[in-house]
Amino acid sequence: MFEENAVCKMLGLKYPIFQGGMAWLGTAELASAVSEAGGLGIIGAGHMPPDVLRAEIQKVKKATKKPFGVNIMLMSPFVKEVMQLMLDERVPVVTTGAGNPGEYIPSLKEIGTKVIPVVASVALAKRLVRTGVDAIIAEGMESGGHIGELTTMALVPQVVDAVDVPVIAAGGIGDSRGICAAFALGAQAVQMGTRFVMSEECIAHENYKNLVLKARDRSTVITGRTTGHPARVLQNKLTRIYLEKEAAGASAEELEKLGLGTLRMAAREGDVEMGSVMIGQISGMMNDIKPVRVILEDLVNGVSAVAENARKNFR
Ligand code: TUI
Repeated sequence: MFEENAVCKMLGLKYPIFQGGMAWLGTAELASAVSEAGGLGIIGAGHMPPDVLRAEIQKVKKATKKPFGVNIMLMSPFVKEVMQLMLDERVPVVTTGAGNPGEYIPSLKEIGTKVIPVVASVALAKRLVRTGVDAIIAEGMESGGHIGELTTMALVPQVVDAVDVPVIAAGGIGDSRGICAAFALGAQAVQMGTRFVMSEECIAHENYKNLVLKARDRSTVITGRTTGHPARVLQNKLTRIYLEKEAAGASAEELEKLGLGTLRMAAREGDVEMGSVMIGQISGMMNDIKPVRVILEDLVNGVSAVAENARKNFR
């Protein structure tokens, strides 16, 4: 299966499944497990200083010979140094998020790195394709963390129609049904974050994973709509305080301060009361924690039955 898939061929993957490059959660352990099992593992650089990121990259290179990626958060204070590190380490795939990576694309392309930005709009997708990116990740607002305004269902087909490079769908995809739905919209691969947070290899604190196990369909909320940096997180004490202040007209500066360092608090220290538990809307269907290899096998093994089931409605 997937021998003719354009994204698998371009990147040398067994499965057209990316693991989202999540800050504090997309570590070398998770990324190398996903790549070794046939998907694309992605280190989440977040706000990592370059020396820490270099060590993570070297860990992945030691653990697997398969292709892997690094996600660069464009709001990071280290973005320039981190981009130079991509060149020094000849990272095979670079994905970007939370901004426009335009100025960095030519030098990455020059050394053969595949550049695949995450976008939340057709306009940015079109602009970036003109600068020579290899594919586009179209991410809907069902995703955890920093999000745009459109849903995956509305965004993906519009991006597919607007660009001539492969599109990877992200946001709200957690099982074989989501993969088939993404393919039906014209995507040629998927990216998943939440599903891989709920893996044995993800180092998220057990409090974080346990809270996701308890999540229901409406357990996430969006903070930061007024700051220009909206983010989807599980509702907790922090979000209740944050949203109350936001509704009362608190300044962007005060709100940003309230959120500072809170992802690390939740993901690593296990403070899921006053930390940011970033997770997607599909957290309501996460009922188990499995090894990465089993997650990928279950996803892939399920697609034929889902496609067949969908076809029944046409007969
Ligand atoms: O980047 C993400 N998800 C993230 S980043 C993150 S860490 C963070 N830290 C501080 C503030 C906010 C977040 C946690 N989760 N996903 C990819 C993504 N990119 N979603 C939306 C976008 C995006 C938004 C606007 C990409 C481009 C963009 O346009 C900028 C422009 O210049 O047009």
